[in-house]
Amino acid sequence: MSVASSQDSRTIVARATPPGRGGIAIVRVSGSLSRAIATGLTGVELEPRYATLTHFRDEDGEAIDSGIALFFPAPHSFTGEDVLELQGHGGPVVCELLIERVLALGAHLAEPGEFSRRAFLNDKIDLSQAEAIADLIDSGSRAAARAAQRSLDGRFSAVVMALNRKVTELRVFVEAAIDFPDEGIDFLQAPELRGRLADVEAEFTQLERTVRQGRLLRDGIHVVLAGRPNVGKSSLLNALVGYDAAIVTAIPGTTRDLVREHIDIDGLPVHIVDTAGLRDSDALVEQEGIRRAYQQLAAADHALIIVDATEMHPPHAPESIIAALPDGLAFTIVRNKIDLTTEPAGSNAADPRVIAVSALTGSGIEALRQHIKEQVGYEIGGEGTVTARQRHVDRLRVAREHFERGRAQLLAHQAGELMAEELLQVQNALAEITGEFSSDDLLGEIFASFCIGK
Ligand SMILES: Nc1nc2c(ncn2[C@@H]2O[C@H](COP(=O)(O)OP(=O)(O)O)[C@@H](O)[C@H]2O)c(=O)[nH]1
Ligand SMILES: [Mg+2]
Repeated sequence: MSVASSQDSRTIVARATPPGRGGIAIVRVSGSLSRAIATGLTGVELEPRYATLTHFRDEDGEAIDSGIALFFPAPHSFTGEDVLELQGHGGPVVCELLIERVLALGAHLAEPGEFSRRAFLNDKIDLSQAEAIADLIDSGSRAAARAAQRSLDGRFSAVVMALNRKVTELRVFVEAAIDFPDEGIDFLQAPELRGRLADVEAEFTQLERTVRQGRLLRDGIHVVLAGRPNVGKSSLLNALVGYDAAIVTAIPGTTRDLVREHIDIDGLPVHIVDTAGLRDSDALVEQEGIRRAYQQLAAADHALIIVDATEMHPPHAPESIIAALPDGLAFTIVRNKIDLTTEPAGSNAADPRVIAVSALTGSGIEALRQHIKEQVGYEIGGEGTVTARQRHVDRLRVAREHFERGRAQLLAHQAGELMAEELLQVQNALAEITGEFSSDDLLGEIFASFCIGK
């Protein structure tokens, strides 16, 4: 746990509700001056955790606003400090006047994420729970919101900590064997050790799956539509999003600008980009469109290469496009316009990378949606789904690498000391996920991405 800086002793204030006009605006104050600010503002002693209808007054005793004041004495508050919540009328000017008055009573404007940061520093929540608050607020689908709520409830942290406990037990076991070298030889043969290793490995695999799902749910995937002109890329985009997002004409080279849309497939956020048709073109604008198409492909998680099913042969064959794809980019070949052929809609038993659709009639589109979901390994958010970030994926990978290295040292060279050393690294990497072990830089980075008042 990192130590609190001198900044953390300031009393902070921020508007907790979004800016603009609304029925109610909430101003939140946290820190040791909260009680005095409450008295200065309302003229009364607030009873802890009771909603008090009162006036909020300026220094001359003139009412700025009237509303509900709530006082949460430390440590039973969101931040763990004394917290004052003022629920006033939701006009920007009233709210501004109220905040100015609180500032005049000794508070400072909060920085982005400062309330959550204090909650973390005061052990009210751990780091992945703090991240879950941001994820819950930012969640783009119901499934993502539910997963974020589970993380906020500590379900994700609990799984990480359970694994960390197993690693700790394993390390204690290995260290005991180092301390008693005579028994150490037997110990390495002991079925108990092998059992523990297998156990930790299984937990790793399970957690990796959880984190992968959580990250997919939070960040979604980027899918790029690419192909020759006039094969129906823009029509397919429109069919996927369910309305006319992109212009469709029979004129090749219609799309030049990128058209971006967001859909959600059973809770999986999918960011789709329609691009200019890939061909050799002399037109400057079209060339630029094609350059951007390749730029999008370079950053994509999955490419849909559209071909015209009525033209089986070049120039509509996708080979040259596939050859130009970035290394390792997963792709699906979508055979469009099957309403003009006798081809059956949906997946192709002979080649799992091919899906036949008609953007015009919509046949095969649902199969394509399911196919995209399966391709990225998304499973419908069940009870175990939590929210996770790239940061968690990275830490988990580091932890696993240390574990594998330690196990290899142990099994190949009976090097118990090296194994214990690696296990310590595993513990540190896992502790960084929950924030038990974290640097100020990391905390700064995480909380700075929050908005003010969070
Ligand atoms: N019959 C039929 N025509 C289609 C289909 N999809 C697109 N088209 C037509 O093909 C032409 C080119 O479509 P568009 O979406 O602009 O292709 P893009 O250049 O690849 O974006 C238009 O005239 C569309 O109406 C389809 O599934 N069936
Ligand atoms: Mg187009």
